Amino acid sequence: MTNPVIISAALVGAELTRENTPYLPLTPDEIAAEALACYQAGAALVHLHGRAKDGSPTQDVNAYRDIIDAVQTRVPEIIIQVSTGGAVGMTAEERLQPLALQPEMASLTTGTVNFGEEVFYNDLPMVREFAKAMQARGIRPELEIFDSGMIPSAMRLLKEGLLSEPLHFNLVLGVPGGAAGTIKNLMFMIESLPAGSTWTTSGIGAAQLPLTTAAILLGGNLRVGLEDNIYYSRGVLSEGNAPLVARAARLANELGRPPATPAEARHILHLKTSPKI
Ligand code: KMH
Ligand code: ZN
Repeated sequence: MTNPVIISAALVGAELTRENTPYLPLTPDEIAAEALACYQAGAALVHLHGRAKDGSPTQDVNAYRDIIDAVQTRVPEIIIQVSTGGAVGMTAEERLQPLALQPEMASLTTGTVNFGEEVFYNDLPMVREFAKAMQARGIRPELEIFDSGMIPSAMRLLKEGLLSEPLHFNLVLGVPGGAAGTIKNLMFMIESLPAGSTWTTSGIGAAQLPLTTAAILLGGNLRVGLEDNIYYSRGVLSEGNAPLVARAARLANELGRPPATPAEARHILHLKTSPKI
């Protein structure tokens, strides 16, 4: 019996600029072209951030609509996950906007974390508000865990009835200020999750390749993409998102866990929604 691995592609993020990498997609058309290339390489899900016409990060609903429309026109079957993290410093109101578009999934960070020189702010009342908004709209949250204390916070929301089981986590390791990108930390977090949860992992920077490889071996799922890591190998920029997805798919195939199709990923993630075909 195969146990497919869901490959998520974090295509654009909020913090990167073309100065960081010339391969960063910014317009709806560029983001959609990357989504198609990633789908063809083995991705089942795209994690999206909004970008304004000048390339700056935005949670504006119209910017997201243009991006999602462009992605769904090219890849109707792919799972769309919007960010409610946005960029550091955005208000809760700003960050919540893309939920109005009824995406299948949205990210939900369950605590505050230092983020490089800045603070990614998520106090508990704010996290509750986000969880409630997702629950009211039937949008499946992916719980973004930047440090181990965010797991008990997610459990607290579950107890309060703001989340429902089975939970789905993204263990994001290697953000400067969050948990370090080590396999030991990954193991510790996996062991801390409630039974029956699904999980994926995002290794930041140089942690991407070891952690995503570990995820394949440990029976989880993985996220790659420029949002988390712009390099293909030490000092060599990845020429877009697809090479990172293609490498993860090759590794997954070699290790006996073929990449999940979007339909398989919907099943694994307990999504009740269907593709926009
Ligand atoms: N840009 C980071 C501050 C998410 O998408 O939910 C937050 C982030 C997490 O990227
Ligand atoms: Zn993100």
